[in-house]
Amino acid sequence: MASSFPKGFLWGAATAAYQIEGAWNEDGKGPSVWDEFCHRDGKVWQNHTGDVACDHYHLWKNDIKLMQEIGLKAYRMSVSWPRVIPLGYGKQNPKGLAFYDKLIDGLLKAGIDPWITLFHWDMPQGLQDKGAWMNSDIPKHFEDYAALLASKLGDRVSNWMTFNEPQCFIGIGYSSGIHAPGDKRSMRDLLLMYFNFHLAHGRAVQAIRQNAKLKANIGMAPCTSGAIPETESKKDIDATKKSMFTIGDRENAFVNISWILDPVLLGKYPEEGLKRYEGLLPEIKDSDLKLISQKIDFIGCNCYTGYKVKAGKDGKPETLAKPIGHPRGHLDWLTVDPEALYWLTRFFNERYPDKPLVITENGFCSLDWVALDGKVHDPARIDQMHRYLKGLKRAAAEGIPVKAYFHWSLMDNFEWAEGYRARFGMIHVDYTTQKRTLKDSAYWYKDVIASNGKDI
Ligand code: GCO
Repeated sequence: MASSFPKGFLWGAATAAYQIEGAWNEDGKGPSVWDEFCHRDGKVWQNHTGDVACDHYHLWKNDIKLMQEIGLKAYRMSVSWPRVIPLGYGKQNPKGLAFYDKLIDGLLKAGIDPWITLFHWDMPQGLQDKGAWMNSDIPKHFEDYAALLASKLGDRVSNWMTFNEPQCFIGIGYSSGIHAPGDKRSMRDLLLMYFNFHLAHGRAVQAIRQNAKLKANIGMAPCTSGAIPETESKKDIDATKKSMFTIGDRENAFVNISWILDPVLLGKYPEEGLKRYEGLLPEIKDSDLKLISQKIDFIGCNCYTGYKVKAGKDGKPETLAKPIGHPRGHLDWLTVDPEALYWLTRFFNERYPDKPLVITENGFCSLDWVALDGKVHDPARIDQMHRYLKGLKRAAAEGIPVKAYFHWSLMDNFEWAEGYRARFGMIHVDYTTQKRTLKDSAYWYKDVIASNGKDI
């Protein structure tokens, strides 16, 4: 008899404000760094922008109906900071707040639990003009933003994530020029930005707890690729775990997951990193670490890919190259490595014991279209989901505290520098007509949810 996922396991799907809402300058919304970046020639594939995106700002009621059709129990969304506080500080935008107010009410009425990400990359341009993460005032501005949302929505929302993928919005946004705002800064600057992000996280956790009426379940959604041992021998597993959390190159802007999570969950930066970054770090006081390591209730993680590791000489981790023709999605980075979620959750649970784990993103991108039969056939996405969920189910069966899975994404949307080139949705979006069509994967996921993954 096939076993299901644990009772109460939460099945959801995820999106982000800038990627689906559109209405980039409507009803008092201020510009974000992504609005500015997209409006600069040549920054985004074919100069695509999020000006309209999936027009979710106007189509949200219909989109909730589609979530109900899939049978989602939860929906991970983000709030656009400049939509509710146009400059990022000071004056609030009542129309922006009203949008999220009615969206949350609509979700709850549909029996769908809203999970809110406070920051999914749309830094208000007003704060970018003041240095953004370089500015020591940014934690306070973020705290005010968190307090506002918690006070306005915290009587109906209990699940919060402070940040989505700091390694991207800092490590890509301020080093490579590929993501907004397209700055190219030194590692010293990046480490200061990561420090200010950590302080902002700690302040936001406090602000949510102080201002939300409902008991808050708070986490964060960093990202990482999952290290997978070549064999399940002790030496390969030990080497792989080491690889998963090692700091790596001193100048690598995309810092390791341990640099993001250790201060939050263990109250200290990894020793290896303090040594590796010696001379580049800002002053970090004990009181800072106390703020940063405010208790959080779950660890979120966005994980799409994995990489194989074996124990080399003296047990040193050796990363194995992927074989030619290894399965991948439409974007080169998106390889299919099904065991990633099992090993990620196992290694996280060993490093950060007994903290509930939530897969805040996992998904696949393919070139889908509406077929002659009017359906959207996406067998590769179904197979990818099935394989990754088998790994997650193994983890749950072994007692690892996996609590939820949010598929990226509910619908096709704006994929940052790639524009609309890659389709990640379980719902196909015709960007000309804004017509939505549930893909085969949406119906497959509906059955998974209804059976709590019994046939995975
Ligand atoms: C990320 C972001 C999402 C992406 C998705 C596919 O993880 O990069 O959270 O906004 O669209 O992951 O790349």
